[in-house]
Amino acid sequence: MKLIFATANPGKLREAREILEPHGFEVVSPYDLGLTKEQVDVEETGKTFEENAIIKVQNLWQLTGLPCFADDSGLVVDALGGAPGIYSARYASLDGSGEDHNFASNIDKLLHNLQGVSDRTARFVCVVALILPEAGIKTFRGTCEGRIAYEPAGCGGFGYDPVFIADAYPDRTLAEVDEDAKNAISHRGNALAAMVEALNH
Ligand code: ITT
Repeated sequence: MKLIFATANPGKLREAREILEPHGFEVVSPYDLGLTKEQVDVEETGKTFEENAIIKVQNLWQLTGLPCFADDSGLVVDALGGAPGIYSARYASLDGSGEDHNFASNIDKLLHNLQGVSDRTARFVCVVALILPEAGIKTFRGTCEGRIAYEPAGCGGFGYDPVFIADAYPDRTLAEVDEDAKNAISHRGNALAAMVEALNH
């Protein structure tokens, strides 16, 4: 079965393919259908991961009418009151210290805001929203518990992976584990596993 993934983030696309293809799902990028970044990159005006995932998937559904899903995800840091949360991709751009989706500026801001803070507990959250013709919208939530490192390490993954130490791999950052190992325990891996379960029933 083909599923269109409403994302402009190549890291998410790569991970979703690795997670879903072994289960027999072909993950298609909207760009492969000839859609443009302007069409795909809809404004995320929601106040929750769920709302934003639904905004993204409904936009793609209106454009294609094909089975599709979207992912809204981010990093929730306890000592920062849950920030950057749904603003994870835009964290540094909120105060002009970097551009949208600039992973290095986002990490710099995060480490700066946690200077001198010993409570480093955090989690990644991912909400996947799925639309199948005549089946409405379903959402699936996955989390990955961990803590924020004191400095970046590793070059795998994307986003905040170089400063996130998952509880499942306590001696290295997620950017230092291989992709299969990340997908086996990640927020996205968990949310997509729940989606697979629903699709198979
Ligand atoms: P799309 O909306 O086009 O899918 P996006 O990157 O804008 O791409 P989000 O609005 O959901 O997606 O923001 C997710 C951000 O959260 C992402 O840019 C990273 O900064 C962070 N993030 C999410 N999952 C992550 C992961 O697995 N590893 C590291 N950082 C992650």
